[in-house]
Amino acid sequence: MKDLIKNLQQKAQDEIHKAATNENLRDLEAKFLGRKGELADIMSKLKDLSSEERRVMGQLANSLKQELGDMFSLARKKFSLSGAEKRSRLDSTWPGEAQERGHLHPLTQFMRRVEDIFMSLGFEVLDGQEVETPEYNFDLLNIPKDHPARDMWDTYYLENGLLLRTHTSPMQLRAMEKRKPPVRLLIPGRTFRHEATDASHESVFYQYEGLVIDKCITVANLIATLKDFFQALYGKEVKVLPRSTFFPFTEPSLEITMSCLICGGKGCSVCKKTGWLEMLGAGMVHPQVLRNMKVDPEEYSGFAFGGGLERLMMLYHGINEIRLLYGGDLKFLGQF
Ligand code: FA5
Repeated sequence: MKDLIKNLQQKAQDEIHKAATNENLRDLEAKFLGRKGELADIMSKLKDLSSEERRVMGQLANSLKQELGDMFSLARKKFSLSGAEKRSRLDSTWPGEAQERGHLHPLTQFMRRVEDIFMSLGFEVLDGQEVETPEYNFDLLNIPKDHPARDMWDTYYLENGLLLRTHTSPMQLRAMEKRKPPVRLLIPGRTFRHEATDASHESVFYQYEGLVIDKCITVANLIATLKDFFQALYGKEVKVLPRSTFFPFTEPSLEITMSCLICGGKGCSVCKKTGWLEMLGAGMVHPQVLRNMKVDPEEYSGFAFGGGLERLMMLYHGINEIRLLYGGDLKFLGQF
């Protein structure tokens, strides 16, 4: 019996010493001091001893109980040290926990890439306002009140008569209030349209507006600039198809479509099975719009374009769903 008590003392001492957490201690306490624990087991055997032995062994078992109780409370203190005490016991050789770093939203990263390319082509990059007046969003761009061309853009009007810009084109006029030709401008920014969304349409999306005004600017300069841009962006020659279209503020007006890089032109949900994706609206700045900018159309000419940033990015990264860009899913965003 004496050996049993001694062995238990040694074993309990070793295991309490090795305990790494409060949970370990709780388990050990149940193991050694619990109702069905090892000490209780020894005590249950006391009844088989002679009365003298029972007295001596009983005392030994009781003092072990006391001793183990003290050891447990001492060990528990170790795990409830104050911050300062813990810090003073910090093991500086222990490897640190890796912290995940945040990064810019992929659209912002991509916008910067687009800006860099245009800057390398000599463009000045400007910012613009998202809340506009109907005058700048429409009238000064040759779209008077009640003109059917206003239906080209489903507009969010605000209660105070202002609106959320439907395109970045009003910034052409605002930028020219403080500038004289020659100019080469790029104005990226958010635009808003009350539209049903699908794989390639959102109701809030980014456009990048280009405006170049100088002497003798022609459609050839427009096409060459856009080809240079696409080539620099995608790192390879891409098929560009200019098609005649109508915008009230350009004459002639062009819709620039590009072969769909997602399906290689075979047809998919992004290009609506056509193999081509509409990337940009563009054209030569209408003489009346030049006059609205206080630029003489007899002396100067210019081209302008406005494209969707998300579509450029979708083709670049092979993303087949525009809504992923705004979903806030960290698994998706973390890939960029
Ligand atoms: C315009 O917004 C004209 N302001 C573009 C322009 C500028 C023409 C200067 C001439 C001169 P449009 O509505 O077609 O045009 O939009 C231009 C581009 O924005 C489209 O080619 C497309 O790439 C993108 N876009 C249009 N609607 C959406 C949408 N709902 N979601 C995502 N991208 C869109």
